[in-house]
Amino acid sequence: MPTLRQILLAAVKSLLRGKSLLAALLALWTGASQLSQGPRSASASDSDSRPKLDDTAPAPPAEPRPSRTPDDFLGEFDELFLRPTEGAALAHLAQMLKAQFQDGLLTNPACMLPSYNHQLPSRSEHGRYLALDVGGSTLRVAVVQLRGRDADGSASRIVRQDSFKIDRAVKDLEGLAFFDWVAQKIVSTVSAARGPEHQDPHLGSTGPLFMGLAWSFPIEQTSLKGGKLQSMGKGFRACATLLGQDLGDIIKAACHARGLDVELAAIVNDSTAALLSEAYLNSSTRFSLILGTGVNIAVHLPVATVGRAKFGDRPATWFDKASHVIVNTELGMFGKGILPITRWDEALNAAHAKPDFQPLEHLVSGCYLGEMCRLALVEAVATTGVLGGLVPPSLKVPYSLDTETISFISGESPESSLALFKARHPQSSTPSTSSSSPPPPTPPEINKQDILFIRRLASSISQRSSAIIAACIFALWQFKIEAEAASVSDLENDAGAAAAREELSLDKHVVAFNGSVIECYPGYLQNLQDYLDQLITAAGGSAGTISLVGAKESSLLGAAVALACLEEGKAN
Ligand SMILES: *[C@@H]1O[C@H](CO)[C@@H](O)[C@H](O)[C@H]1NC(C)=O
Ligand SMILES: *[C@@H]1O[C@H](CO)[C@@H](O)[C@H](O)[C@H]1NC(C)=O
Ligand SMILES: CC(=O)N[C@H]1CO[C@H](CO)[C@@H](O)[C@@H]1O
Repeated sequence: MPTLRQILLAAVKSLLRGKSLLAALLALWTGASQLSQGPRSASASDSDSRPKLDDTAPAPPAEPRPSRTPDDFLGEFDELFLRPTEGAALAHLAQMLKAQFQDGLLTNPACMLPSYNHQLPSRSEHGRYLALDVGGSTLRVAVVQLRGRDADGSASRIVRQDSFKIDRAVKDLEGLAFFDWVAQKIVSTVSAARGPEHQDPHLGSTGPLFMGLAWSFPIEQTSLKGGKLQSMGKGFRACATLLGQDLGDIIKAACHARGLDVELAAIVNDSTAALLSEAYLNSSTRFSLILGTGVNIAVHLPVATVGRAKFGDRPATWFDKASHVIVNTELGMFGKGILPITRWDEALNAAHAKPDFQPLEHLVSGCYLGEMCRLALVEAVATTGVLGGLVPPSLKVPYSLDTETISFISGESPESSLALFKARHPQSSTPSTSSSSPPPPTPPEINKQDILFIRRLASSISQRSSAIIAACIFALWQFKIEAEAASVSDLENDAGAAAAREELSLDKHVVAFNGSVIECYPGYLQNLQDYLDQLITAAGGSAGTISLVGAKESSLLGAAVALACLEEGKAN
């Protein structure tokens, strides 16, 4: 996976369009400050009260002329950020999301994508499996051992794992050259796992070695084990000459050329992988949540909830076996028209290359939390005089305030936060060395009060994110329970009704989670759990509980579990 910084840089690059950026900034800035100062404020048109955007000229220290106090600003900020996600309002948001999810399931071809995985593990699967995880910055190859639910100690174990950095040179490999590189790494891991250290000389010695793959790129899946390659993006050139070809065939051929008989047997998305990997450990797992730079949820639902056209061309045998299916929600795309949007969200969208593509993602994911904080902070500098009334030069650039930075400020002491913030966003750039120009005026110092101000912004921003995610999970959970209840009375499908009855007997549901925001942002996980508990209590509370459980090594284990389910299915 690429780092947050890489993603942000890419986002900034896509925004940078010469003059239009400056124009967009100006428009944003004036829009925001006028709104904040209200129609009656005469100073809204006073250009001196706004920081200069043209920082080619040495900026004179702005005379701070605050029109409101920092506390007043924070009061309004909390009102706009938190009030619409409190109590009954949050329950209402969940109801509206549920309606959008239902529509998406029936008709929208871009989200609510049914995977080929219709089976949750029985947890008795066991054996050694080869798993591959191809991400934006790392290739991982592993031999995973599944030991079954009754095993002493942990039920799953990574016997051997090798990680290979995907650097610029690898990304530049075109077509088969890239897959030859991948094959070379698979061969080396497999030979090491056969060797004396692991005592597994028979690995793959009888017939082909089956492999599970976690693939974090677009693919048009045509079966559990195959899919047509689509543009990988993220700076990769591998697909340039291979578009539309079958990924399984390509990997198989590349490994054969290196003398290894491999068969790709299962391809999974990261969200599906997280659900499957945790379902092997905990039989109550029905959801997964990935919340890092982006956001996604996978959910286990009755097949009947998904519009038939969305399954594409699948053999009748798939439908014969499937009562349920794991659905990749592509959660970020939902929320249009129903989310509690503030003027800072509007500013973020207005400057975004695809403002309507992922409305929900803009309010919740790591790609955007820092930017939202920056937009509010820049406004507050002008209207309240925080940061000495001067925007640090680096913060004038969109996406320059990392979510990682505000996460640090939320969790660490004000002293170390102050040091970090000053290092990343100094008030003055390096002083001019030209002796002819007058020495630049001393910029105002950033102080602890400023850091506490940013911390308050950051806290409301992350809290709103957790409330919205809770509404999403709760809505899907309610939707699932209602859908299961409806299938129980489906008299035409005995097997489906039996499976639904079993689903309804679950009184605990587990959400497997992974991702930097949910794992690292101080207080996030607890806030999310609190909001979920509140929503369940408000709804009557009788239908059970939802627990969040971390999914470790979810990609590799999930790929292995998908493979294991398949073998189990064949044996039966
Ligand atoms: C699954 O997780 C839930 C919530 O953490 C827990 O209560 C339950 O005991 C777990 N079940 C198993 C089989 O580990
Ligand atoms: C999420 O996945 C990564 C990579 O597989 C892993 O390092 C991390 O520990 C996982 N998170 C949790 C909470 O288990
Ligand atoms: C089945 C499924 O959800 N496939 C999706 C996995 O994710 C990629 C994007 O990363 C989509 O293109 C696939 O359709």
